[in-house]
Amino acid sequence: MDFSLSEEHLMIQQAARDFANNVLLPGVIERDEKQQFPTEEVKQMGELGFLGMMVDPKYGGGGMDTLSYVIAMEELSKVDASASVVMSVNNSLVCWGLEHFGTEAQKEKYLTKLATGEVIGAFCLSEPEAGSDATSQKTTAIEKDDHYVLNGTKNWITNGSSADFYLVIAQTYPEKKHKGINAFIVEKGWEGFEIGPKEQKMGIRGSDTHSLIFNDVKVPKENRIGEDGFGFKFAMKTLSGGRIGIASQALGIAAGAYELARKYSKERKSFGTEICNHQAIAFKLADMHTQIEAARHLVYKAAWDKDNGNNYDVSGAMAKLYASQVAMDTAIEAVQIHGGNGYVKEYHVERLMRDAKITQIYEGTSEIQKIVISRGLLQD
Ligand code: COS
Repeated sequence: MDFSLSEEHLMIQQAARDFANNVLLPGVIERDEKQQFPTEEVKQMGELGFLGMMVDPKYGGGGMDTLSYVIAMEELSKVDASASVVMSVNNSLVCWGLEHFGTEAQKEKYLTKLATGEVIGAFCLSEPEAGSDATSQKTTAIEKDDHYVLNGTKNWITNGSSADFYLVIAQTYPEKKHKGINAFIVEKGWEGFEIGPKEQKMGIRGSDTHSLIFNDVKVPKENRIGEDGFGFKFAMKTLSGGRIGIASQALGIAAGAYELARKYSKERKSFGTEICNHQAIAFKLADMHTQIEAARHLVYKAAWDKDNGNNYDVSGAMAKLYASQVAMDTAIEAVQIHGGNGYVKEYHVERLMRDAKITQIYEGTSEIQKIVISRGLLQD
């Protein structure tokens, strides 16, 4: 067993760290405050290859492994979780889903633009009444001549207004339940496709989250992904990898909060010494660091499973479940170590604390991860 990172992985880590500190950090507080999407920063992420890291170079991607992706995700998330969720959704939900289950024509038309970051994509599964209970899709896609007619509403869609291409899950044969669900590629601007108002969020405020409304949107048949009725499996398989991305985002939030707290504890003085010399603070740092290291091992293991052709439903769910809890706990402790300054925006930790919460919710709540893990364990 070798726990060291390769030269290539170390280079990716450094490149991502430099990008996060030089490009993302300067405007991150302002973007959070104004709920401003990092348009220019995302463009640069595309140019640097962060938006299609694992995609085959023949479609414009970086051809890298999942470990490279989670390493980069961690570095960006230390600084700006709003930018890193754009990266996560584009890489592990949209590009991965299209590359693995799309037709050659779909890859040519859509994946090539998504992998290079020329445009970004969105993944649309959740609905007002179908979040965790993902089989209860109310959005319908009814076959008519050479197309499907799409009707319904999607909720909490990341990249909701900034995406150009949307992977939309919808029910075609309600009587077949989850076996009647399909997945489609829908383009922004198609008649009847309306983008709802932006959500006012607690955290990841730089990312744009919207509801989407489909009113008799005509989707050509060639835009269906996979066989008729494959949509639910498509969503589940894609989300299994997406969860590794969110786990690495959570890991990054935790590591970012810890690094800020460690640094602050060596500068701030109380009772005549730096506060890190008080055991109350030193023990907090010890706990944070131990938990982050454990989370990192789970995230890397899930990425390794994916890269080595193993099943990663359970390891990805465990990584997300644990890393998101560590993100929450670590960010809260980082605020505590900062004391009054922790409550002030310019010290960054209050933002990381708000950003951490969503990692326990999106791409499957912690409770859903426990369903996935326990079912996996009990399978014979
Ligand atoms: N890969 C492939 N297929 C999968 C799968 C996976 N990871 N997980 C489930 N499936 C398949 C099952 O094998 C089953 O297929 P068959 O009927 O052919 O056997 C089908 O999907 C339905 O699965 P199941 O019976 O387990 O469905 P449930 O309604 O019990 O739901 C959970 C399963 C809870 C795991 C699923 O609904 C889920 O993940 N929900 C959360 C969705 C989510 O993450 N929402 C966030 C929005 S995206 S930001």
